[in-house]
Amino acid sequence: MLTLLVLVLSFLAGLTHGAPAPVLERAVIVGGKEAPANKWPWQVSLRVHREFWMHFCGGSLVHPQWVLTAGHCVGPNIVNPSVLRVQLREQHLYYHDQLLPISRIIVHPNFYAAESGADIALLELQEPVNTSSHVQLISLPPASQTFSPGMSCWVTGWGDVNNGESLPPPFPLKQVKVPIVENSLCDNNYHTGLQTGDNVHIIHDDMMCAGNTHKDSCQGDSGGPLVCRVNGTWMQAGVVSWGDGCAQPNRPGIYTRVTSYLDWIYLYVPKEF
Ligand code: 4AZ
Repeated sequence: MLTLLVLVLSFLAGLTHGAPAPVLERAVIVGGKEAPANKWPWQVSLRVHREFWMHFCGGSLVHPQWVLTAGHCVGPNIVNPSVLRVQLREQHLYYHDQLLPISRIIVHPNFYAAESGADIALLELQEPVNTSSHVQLISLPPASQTFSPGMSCWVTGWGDVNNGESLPPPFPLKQVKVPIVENSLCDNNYHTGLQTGDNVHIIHDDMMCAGNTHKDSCQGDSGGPLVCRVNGTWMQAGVVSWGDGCAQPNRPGIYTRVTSYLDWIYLYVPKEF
């Protein structure tokens, strides 16, 4: 009976995934450790007002006036930009808040639910920000860039430290190095234990996978960046999107593949600045 209840509840949770309730989306990093103070200067925290300006998703600064995040953080039903704020790189959430207002929320037109793909969105800040030692932009990859197993890729965020276990105070930004899992292998992994036909793809071409049973992103990390170092330059390969739990066997974390959406991003984000 309890098992049935759990099944029903997790089914309902699955149904509400990607629903217009960003506040219910919390994910954090599993494994890994606290980020050094000078690292990941493009990481941002998205906030919504509850009793306080609460973190609900991550994001990344891709231009002085633009934040890249996940579609399911701010869509598919768009809220008024006035109800959200952006906090730039902060070592401990809430301790030195300087919240920035946003002027526009742009969710990819094909976004409907994380599991269906196009889980990507842009937020325009009301004013461009000044970059500094701890606030910097993350480079977008060239369209031809591939991210393969063996590359040095990291995911960062203030999300859960395990399934259903939120990051404890003082809420340090966390980082974990995650192994890239090639799409067809990841798709095979996700079919294990499911009756989904082998010919039905769970992992779409506009997604990528990373992580293992010790290292993963989790609830609250959503919208945050998966970055890889390519010839000495950090590039954003993915956006934290979804997964079946966190750090579970045969269930790598799933990310929106940034190279699939470069043309859409550049419709809004100026290339030269
Ligand atoms: C979530 O629910 C979520 N393990 C984010 C990332 C992952 C799973 C779930 C990846 O926001």
